[in-house]
Amino acid sequence: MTDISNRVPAALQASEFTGLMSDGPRQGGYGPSTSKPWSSKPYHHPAAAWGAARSVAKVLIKERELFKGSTAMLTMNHPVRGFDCPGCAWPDDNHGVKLDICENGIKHVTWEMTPKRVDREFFAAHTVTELAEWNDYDLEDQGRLTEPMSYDAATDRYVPIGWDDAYTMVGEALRALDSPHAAAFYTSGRLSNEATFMYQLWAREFGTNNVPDCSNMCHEASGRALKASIATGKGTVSLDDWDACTALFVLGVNAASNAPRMLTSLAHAVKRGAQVVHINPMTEAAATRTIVPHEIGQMATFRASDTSTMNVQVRPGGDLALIRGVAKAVFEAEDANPGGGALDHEFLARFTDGFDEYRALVDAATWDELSVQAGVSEEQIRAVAQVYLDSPRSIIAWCLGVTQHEHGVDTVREFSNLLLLRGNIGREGAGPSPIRGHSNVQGNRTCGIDHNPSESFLAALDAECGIVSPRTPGLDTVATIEGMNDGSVKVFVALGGNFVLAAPDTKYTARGLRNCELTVQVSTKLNRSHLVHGRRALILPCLGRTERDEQASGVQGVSAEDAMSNVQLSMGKKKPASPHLRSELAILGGMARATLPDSATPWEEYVADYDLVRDSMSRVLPGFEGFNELVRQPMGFRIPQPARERIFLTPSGRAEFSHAPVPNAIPDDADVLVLQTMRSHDQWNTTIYSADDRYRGIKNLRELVFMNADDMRARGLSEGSFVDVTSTSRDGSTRTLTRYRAITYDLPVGAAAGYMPEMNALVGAADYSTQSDQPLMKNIQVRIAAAQ
Ligand SMILES: Nc1nc2c(c(=O)[nH]1)N[C@H]1C(S)=C(S)[C@@H](COP(=O)(O)OP(=O)(O)OC[C@H]3O[C@@H](n4cnc5c(=O)[nH]c(N)nc54)[C@H](O)[C@@H]3O)O[C@H]1N2
Ligand SMILES: Nc1nc2c(c(=O)[nH]1)N[C@H]1C(S)=C(S)[C@@H](COP(=O)(O)OP(=O)(O)OC[C@H]3O[C@@H](n4cnc5c(=O)[nH]c(N)nc54)[C@H](O)[C@@H]3O)O[C@H]1N2
Ligand SMILES: [Mo]
Repeated sequence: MTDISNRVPAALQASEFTGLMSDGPRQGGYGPSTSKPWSSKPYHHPAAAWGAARSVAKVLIKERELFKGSTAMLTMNHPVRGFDCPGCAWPDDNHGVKLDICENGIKHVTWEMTPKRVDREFFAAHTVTELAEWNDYDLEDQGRLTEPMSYDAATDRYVPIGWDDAYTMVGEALRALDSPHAAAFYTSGRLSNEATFMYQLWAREFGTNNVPDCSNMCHEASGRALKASIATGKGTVSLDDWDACTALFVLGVNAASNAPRMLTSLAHAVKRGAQVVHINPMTEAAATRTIVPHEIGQMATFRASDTSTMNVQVRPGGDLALIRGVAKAVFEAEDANPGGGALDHEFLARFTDGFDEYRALVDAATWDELSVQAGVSEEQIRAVAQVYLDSPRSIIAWCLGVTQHEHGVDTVREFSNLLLLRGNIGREGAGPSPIRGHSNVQGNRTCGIDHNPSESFLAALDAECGIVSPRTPGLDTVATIEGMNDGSVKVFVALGGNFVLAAPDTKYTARGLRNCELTVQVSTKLNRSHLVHGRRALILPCLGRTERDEQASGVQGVSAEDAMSNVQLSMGKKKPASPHLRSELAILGGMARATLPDSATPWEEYVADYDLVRDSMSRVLPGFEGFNELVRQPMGFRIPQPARERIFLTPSGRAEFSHAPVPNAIPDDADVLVLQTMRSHDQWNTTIYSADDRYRGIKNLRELVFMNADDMRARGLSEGSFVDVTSTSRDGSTRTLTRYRAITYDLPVGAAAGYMPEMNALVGAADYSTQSDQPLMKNIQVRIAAAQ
């Protein structure tokens, strides 16, 4: 077994500055420091409820924003005047819920509206080496960035730089590269559609498809699977379908924390008599009861609604086996009563391809094999199948518990297979429904953030913009990290996000960023990625989504696409955090012009009037014809999807069954546990609000690993014991986090769980899915033992 020391040069490990906190007692710990004792108690209350209200009040008071915060909430997600909640991609209710907000959305918005500021005095007072030792909570807690800053190596400080000089630095660095492919342009999924379009246009006009994004770590698997099976990278259902379905299967989502407005739909479904089946190694809060977030009456009377009719604790990575078992039971029902309705023969014959081979594959799988791999008894799989067979209209929804595995693509395709059997695609109340993460991650892909774009997109872009886009596929997130490390990527630009902490193999990613000639971060708040910087570095502060964006032609709005393909306009109202902030589009226009001085693209005009960007987009993107008018309708518009109308634009012209073998989800070595990294209730990706995880009953602790009681006993561990967690990567290297606390949790034997981003230190650079290229963030092979 090799140690990580073999991958990271000795100098970097020993003394070279990385920008990461030096390993110490809080190794890997990025949350707030707390001297309060930790505790772990099972949570027995419904999700949302008063705990949520209390938690919101705490955040608002802490940020001293109670009044302004509350007024902003009233315009959040408002159909005409509001701004789009940056919290998650769950769609807005279009049936008159005007105040469709949730605890975590409020926390997220308040986080942006803090009155605290990081100004030039702050940077003058602290060297980067000093800031690197601050924890990440403290970095972000300094407040909003106020003016552009440039790294000065002589003083080891960020110093002010004018906007034009900053643009010139970016332009010169890019033009000095031997090849445009030596630059990478990262996006975090909150960038608006308009900014996205300008960003990818800049990259492509410059000459590269290197546009890695957070989606490469998030729903890449879903996009690839759905594209192959039904020729759309997105779900086909709308919120109306959620309201009309008779069964909902929810896999690998912690809805109460990560898509809280989904609780409303779950509660309404159960109330209507629909079946709601949660499939997850952990029984999360949304799989029990909730107080419907906007039903204040429920709050007052403590009346909770059920959000589940069945919970199935699957083995990590066992979802494909489980769903195949459901398909097997469907075939058995058909055989017992041929033509009795178990299968939709007419749909299968007219619209699908590859059915016979799929049937043969399912027949060949034994119940024993499926049950062992799923970690669920045959009886329980049959119970899930009965729900599916009894349901005229079914939806399958999923998130990271499915995608961040080696077999994520095969698993999502298996969902599609199961839906096809009963014609559950392209009609009311039925279909696939991936739960997206960032508020505009889906729109980013629609508008051109794709390192492997289609020829039809590039051809339309070239025709509209008069450029010749490169045809070589670009780098995704994993390949960009590799490129920065081997020296082939020299300039790294990030529009939002916190790359070094979000990406796998924290030290390796840090080394890559440190290796760059120039790193450029367009951000709202100080974060770790500003400290783990290249030889030259820029921090360019931008307006947040809540803020008023005024350009030469007047106040501007931008649009975002939710998880169900609705595109809406978002208008910020608040006074910007600083007069020096610029909008993301303005910053992009400035950098693009400095890079491409002779460009015929009207960068300045685009920035002056976003309608002109939308006009260009309307001629490039299918379904965006008349974009400016459509987006100004009260609820915006839904992007048309052929698959929703049962038009499957695959090469065969039909929906494709897939034929993947059942993967082995069980580690060869009995001592190895499968560790998943997930979010606590009190964090937004790399932003940690507190060290609590309310629905899992945890207080004041993030450096923990949840384990089954038997696995703890077998290792001689008791509640709260200090443990060392050691992962073994595919390349044989090992990584260890020390002195984490073992906490008993109701998880399957062999499964463990802890928090991202701390545990990214355990995900090796070589550990990504060969199907999706997604890092295996839910499937880390670890050994856990009492701390040395
Ligand atoms: N408040 C808040 N909201 C957010 C975010 C946030 O950080 N905070 N992040 C946003 C983003 S970018 C995203 S992508 C989403 C993420 O939303 P989630 O996917 O809910 O995110 P995780 O916290 O990673 O939780 C993963 C879930 O999958 C389950 N799981 C793990 N392994 C398996 C498995 O093998 N099979 C099954 N069936 N389940 C499994 C876990 O137990 C857990 O419930 O949320 C978005 N919304
Ligand atoms: N181990 C592990 N790692 C994971 C995951 C996991 O489940 N496990 N999940 C992965 C997933 S699903 C995702 S999506 C990625 C997330 O990866 P990222 O999107 O890169 O990370 P975030 O933490 O969402 O980014 C937060 C930063 O965005 C900036 N920001 C906030 N608002 C704005 C804005 O309006 N404009 C701009 N320009 N910047 C803004 C702020 O500076 C803030 O610090 O992480 C991935 N990493
Ligand atoms: Mo995500």
